[in-house]
Amino acid sequence: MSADVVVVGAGPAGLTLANLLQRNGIACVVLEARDRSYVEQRQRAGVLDHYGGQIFERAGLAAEVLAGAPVERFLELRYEGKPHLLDVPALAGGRAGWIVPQQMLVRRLLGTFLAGGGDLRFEAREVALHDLTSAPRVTYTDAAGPHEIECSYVAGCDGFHGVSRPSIPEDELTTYTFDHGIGWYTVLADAPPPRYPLMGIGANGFAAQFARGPGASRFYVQYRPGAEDPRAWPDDRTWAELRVRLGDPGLPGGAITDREIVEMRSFVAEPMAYGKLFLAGDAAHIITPMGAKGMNLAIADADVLADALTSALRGDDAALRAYSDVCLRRTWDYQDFSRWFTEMVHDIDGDPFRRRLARARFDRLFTNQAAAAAFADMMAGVELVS
Ligand code: RFL
Repeated sequence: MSADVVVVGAGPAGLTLANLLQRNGIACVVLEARDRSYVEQRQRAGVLDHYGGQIFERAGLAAEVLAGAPVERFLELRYEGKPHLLDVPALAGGRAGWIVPQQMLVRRLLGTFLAGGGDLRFEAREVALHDLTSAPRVTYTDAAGPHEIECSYVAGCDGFHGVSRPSIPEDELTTYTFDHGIGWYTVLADAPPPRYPLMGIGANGFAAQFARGPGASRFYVQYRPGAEDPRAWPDDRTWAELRVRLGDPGLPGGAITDREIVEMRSFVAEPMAYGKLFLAGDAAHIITPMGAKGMNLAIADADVLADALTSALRGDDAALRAYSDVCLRRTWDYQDFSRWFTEMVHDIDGDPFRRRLARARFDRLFTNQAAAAAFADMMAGVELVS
């Protein structure tokens, strides 16, 4: 069989791309390694930034994607227990993000694509990409046996551990990896959510609390990777750390239903293209969760790629040739923002000089209008100006 575009991966990048291509009348097939319920239940990001929301609005998908989603308002930063509120949308000139849990976004995009007659194949195993510099083919296997799809272009939207990036010869890619030396212990707990997204900063280390529904919160506690595994902490220790770091001695405990660790790493592969293969989202770059940009970058890549593929299939491939450069600009901008934010809120190795620098950053946010506006601008998401 054949298709204009084969999209590998049904995460935020692949599903955004598939929906935008569908709206443009481009025939695509989406291949997803996992089953539908796994994809629809995978919990990760929680915020769609203003720019990401605009992408869906422009595409006429806002009703499907954003229905009922609350807009973001204040961010509470507690420095050694003392609360400071940032009205991020007001500082960004009214550009608010939306609280859209990733699994909800994925569920909605998936439903919309299928309702529009989209071709999405779950449990596609052994996906392999062939002849990427000439006439691409994608092969895979499912319960019915092996399959082959001929196509004009392949979109590699299969995340950091997917098959697309490794299909590019190593000497064609430059990769950048950065280990921030910070670990997060994250727990999901039956505990009342905070009034606003909450981050605790101080000499005891970073902690955060975000709402996950009416009776649940996700908590984050900074730890030192290699030195210990906080998943072994008794729950009392976890709650004690959270109470101190969030400056909330009365923080009620609750049943902990999930425990994970996340090591803060950044990665970028350049270019985001090879022959007729184009990488989007985590397949090309990963970013620390500070600033909440991973999912939003995936959506922004998909938006640029959808327009570029549509133009190329209609005979003009200028935007496709520029695709990688355009997306890398935003990627590095966000990497810088995320690193800046990470350094402001974490106590890194107890180093007194870094602690004072972090304090200076924090104070500037609350005393300098231009600095606060620049922060909010990045939180809202940036339109690239050439
Ligand atoms: P995804 O979401 O990883 O989706 C890739 C899809 O490809 C499938 N796949 C394959 N399919 C076919 N063949 C193969 N060989 C395949 N290999 C993989 C996978 O099953 C999957 O369905 O990548 P995508 O679409 O690029 O989206 C990226 C985002 O998921 C990611 O950036 C964010 O989740 C990052 N992230 C956050 N981003 C934010 O914007 N805000 C946040 O608050 C935020 N919190 C987080 C996060 C990531 C986390 N993880 C990964 C540790 C919190 C966590 C804990």
